Amino acid sequence: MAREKVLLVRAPNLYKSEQWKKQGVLRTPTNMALLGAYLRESGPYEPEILDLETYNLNSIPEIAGTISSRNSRYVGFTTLTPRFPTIMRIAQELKTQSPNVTTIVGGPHISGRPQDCRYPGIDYGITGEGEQAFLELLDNLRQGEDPSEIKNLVHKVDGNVVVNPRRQFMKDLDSLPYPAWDLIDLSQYKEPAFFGQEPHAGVFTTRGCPQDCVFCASKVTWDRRLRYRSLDNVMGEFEDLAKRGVRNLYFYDDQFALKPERAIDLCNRMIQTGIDFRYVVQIRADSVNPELARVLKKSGCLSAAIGVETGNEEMLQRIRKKETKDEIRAAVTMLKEAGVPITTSYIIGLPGDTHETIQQTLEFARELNTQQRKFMLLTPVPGTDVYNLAVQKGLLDPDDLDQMENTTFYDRTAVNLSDVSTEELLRYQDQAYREFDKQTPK
Ligand code: B12
Ligand code: SF4
Repeated sequence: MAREKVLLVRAPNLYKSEQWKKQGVLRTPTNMALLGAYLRESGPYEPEILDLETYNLNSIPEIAGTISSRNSRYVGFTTLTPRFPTIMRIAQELKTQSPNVTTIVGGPHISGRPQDCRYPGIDYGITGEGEQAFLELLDNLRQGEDPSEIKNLVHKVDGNVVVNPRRQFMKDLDSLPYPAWDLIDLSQYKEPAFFGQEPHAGVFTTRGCPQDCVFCASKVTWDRRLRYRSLDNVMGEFEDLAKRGVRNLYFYDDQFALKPERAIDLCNRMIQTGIDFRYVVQIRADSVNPELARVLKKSGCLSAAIGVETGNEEMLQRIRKKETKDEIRAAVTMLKEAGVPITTSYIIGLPGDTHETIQQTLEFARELNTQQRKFMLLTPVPGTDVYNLAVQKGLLDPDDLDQMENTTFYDRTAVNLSDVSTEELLRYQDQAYREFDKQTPK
């Protein structure tokens, strides 16, 4: 049987901040490579990935033309919130240029705002875990059957959006094929701050996080369920990457060490391969122990990123971080003693942030004195508590596409939930970067 082409598209980020451009970062579209691998293995499909981040196209007709020229009947877009307005415009133009194309959207934005499938260029949406629902939808469409009962599907009936219930998560993550890296050119992706010009790959060993921080979108897709791949399966993937000349890994796990013993085993297994891996992880402070810190160092960890968020103890509890400043201090000390470079990140403009609490945050950043620090403005994304609060307060209109495009934390903010003006938030962010850029951390 001839294989059916499916084009998986990552839309360009048309509104990159100066800081983002300066960094020259381009991360791998791992989710597209995963979906592509799954479709190829599970059905008569020939997936292709079109990563528009690697093209220099700015006009919507030009972008839609590039998609059209791939002659694919099915086009799937992954959606991050700030990029959704662009995706919606591309899909609409694409339908004008190629009326027979079926467009499908999935990813974090649609999982949080499935009703946004109402825009005219969008035919279907998939919420939550994408693999099985996407496959079922394509199978139905290809065979001319009615897909309306598929779980996780978002579809339209008489112009009204219908959001189907979610399905159970996949039980065995080892049953997923490794990402189809052959569908992209890995040499195009860069993370210069850590890996220079060497290629890297975004990898994941778990899905989900059981915590419930008020600003985080993990639960929107993964419903606070945490699932693990086996370490045999994970190591098989890393060794496969090494054979492709990739030894640099960017862990996309929400949290690398929620089960510290498993993380220690993984680090030890990376050491045992004899491959000179280098990698970056996100880690909760309360997961760090001296043994973990030691093996992180030994197995090539170039940065352990800790979300500190705020230097105000009460605020830490209010955002449901479920960590104390002392726990954070202890983790930073253990990592420093083991020689693991640390990136701490802070949120400026949390709900209720005042001049005093922001100054406490900057003071805590000074005290922790880590190699890298990030100061982000709060970004309320759909499905999170801070998003709902912003809507409730009338500060955010979910239908305002300009506001949606501004949902990005570098040099602007769509919504301000703090007690400080937006200009002052930006000034604090700027001041923090200036001050910390000059310092040489211990
Ligand atoms: C790598 C990454 C990035 C990369 C690239 C992401 C990309 N997809 O292109 C970069 C650095 C660009 C990035 C940027 C941002 N990111 Co980010 N990022 C991630 C990260 C760490 C991994 C993404 C990933 O591959 N996950 C693994 C796969 C398995 O999960 P997945 O992407 O959700 O895909 C599954 C389903 O969603 C679904 N699916 C996804 N796409 C599609 C498409 C179709 C057609 C179908 C059917 C299904 C489907 O199927 C997949 C498999 O089950 C996630 C956190 C995480 N652990 O997921 C955050 C995350 C996606 N990012 C997030 C945020 C907040 C941002 C920023 C908005 C931050 C900011 N304030 O600036 C920016 C957006 C910048 C911009 N202007 O676009 C949020 C999402 C919020 C949202 N609604 O957009 C997340 C979930 C982090 C979090 N926990 O809050 N990010
Ligand atoms: S611990 Fe991290 S990944 Fe988990 S909910 Fe909080 S911010 Fe999200």
